[in-house]
Amino acid sequence: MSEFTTTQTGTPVASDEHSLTAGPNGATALHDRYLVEKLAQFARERVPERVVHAKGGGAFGTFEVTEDVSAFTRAAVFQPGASTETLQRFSSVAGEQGSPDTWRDVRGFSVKFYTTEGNYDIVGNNTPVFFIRDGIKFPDFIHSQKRMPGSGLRNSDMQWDFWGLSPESAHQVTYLMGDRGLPRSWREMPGFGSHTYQWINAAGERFWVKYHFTSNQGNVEIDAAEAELIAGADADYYRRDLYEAIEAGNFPSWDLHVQVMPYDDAKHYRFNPFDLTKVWPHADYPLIKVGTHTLNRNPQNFFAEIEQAAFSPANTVPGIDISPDKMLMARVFSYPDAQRYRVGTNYNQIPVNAPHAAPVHNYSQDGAQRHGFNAPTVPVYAPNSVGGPAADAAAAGAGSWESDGELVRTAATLHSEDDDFGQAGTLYREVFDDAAKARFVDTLTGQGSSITVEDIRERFFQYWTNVDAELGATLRVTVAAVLAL
Ligand code: HDE
Repeated sequence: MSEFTTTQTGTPVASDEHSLTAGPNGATALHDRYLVEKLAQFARERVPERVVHAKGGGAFGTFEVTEDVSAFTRAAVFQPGASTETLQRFSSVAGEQGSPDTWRDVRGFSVKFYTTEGNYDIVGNNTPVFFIRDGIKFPDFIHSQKRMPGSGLRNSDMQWDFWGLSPESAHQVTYLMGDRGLPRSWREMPGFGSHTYQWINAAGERFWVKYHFTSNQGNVEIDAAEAELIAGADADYYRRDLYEAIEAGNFPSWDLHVQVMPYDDAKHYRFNPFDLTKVWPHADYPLIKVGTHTLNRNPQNFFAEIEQAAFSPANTVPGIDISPDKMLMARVFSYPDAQRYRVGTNYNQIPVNAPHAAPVHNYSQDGAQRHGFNAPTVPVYAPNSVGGPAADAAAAGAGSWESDGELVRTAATLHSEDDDFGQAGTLYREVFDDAAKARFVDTLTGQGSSITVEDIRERFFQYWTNVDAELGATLRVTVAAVLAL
């Protein structure tokens, strides 16, 4: 006989199909506790979706170090020969849970390394930069990309109003409106840590680093017409592609590289190295290979392992730390805060979020849904004189930087070549080939002609003129032609 159905407390139930009623045609009894339990549980199946990056998918994998970067970091996960279990989640930023995967967007690229020194998360995107450089603007930016309060519709005017008034967005918007905005699959796109992070080696020397994951499947994009067709035919196109590839044993992989900047270069580098709207040209800081990340195991339960997965740039390990990037510092607060609200206070005790290769010793206790606890002999406070866990600054291997300013609210000091449009112009002129430029102009023509407010449209033209004067002039003509139709 197969197993019998029980309540959640293990009592056998009498029927899977019939409620308890007063006679075959009578009222349903409120004391049918199995019916009540079943419906109550059902009503609570969803947790709030992520406010951004709601639609996604993921898989488990392995990160293998193939090179020796121990001169730059003491982190166990990046030592020669180390092999570490990982979890990766990919996502789109603006859409909701059911949104089509192939809508134009930036794609999230989050990796959790279950290291022997605790979990380390790189929570990045498929682009190396971002739309803004101060976290205080993030809720406004996201509101402008999501839905209008009244109609519940997305709206080009508010998107371009925000971008036009936020010139620091130009570099990222150039990526978004270019081919990078429409990858063919998650497997065929790169990933970036985007921010500058800090590495600390065994001697305590500090370096600034940027992470680059290059896809061994290549970077493949689709055009706007194809993306639209797929969006209608298969909203889960990316999720299906990843799942099926892994099921078939066709494991996708990425090589991880870093750019390493000596600590003292930061002050005088031509771009502010902590400005998330800027890249470090490879000619200045070449890519140094670290190892290979391979996805080789699908989740067994999408909700438990992907929906409840809690990534955070605050999850660092000894030998790796953050940098004085204002966006990164805001994120270090925001992600654990989001998880406490979305998944619950004890979200780090859920198997997918708990460390898999390191023990947890601390003095936190209780809270909703607690199930892990210390032996009753372990003290509940620190400091204590009875042998409880004690902090060890040497084991923590944390980073640092000098900071001696007054508290101010102001933009970061400009470095010699800092401006909002320069790198966007270089991307357009020097990285896009002629066909990519043509697609870009097409996309922007569609965008510009969907703006209904004249002031906002004028700022749109000015914005692209600042990126590239010829591009701005072209758009004035192409948008006018569409509007004249
Ligand atoms: Fe996020 N972001 N973000 N973001 N982000 C979230 O975290 C936030 C930013 C990114 O696969 C949220 O768990 C703030 C940059 C990815 O589960 C939230 C700021 C980059 C994911 C949040 C940023 C990202 C998120 C939503 C400005 C790339 C999906 C729920 C300071 C470098 C992670 C959650 C996953 C998710 C906040 C900016 C990437 C609300 C406040 C920059 C890939 O906490």
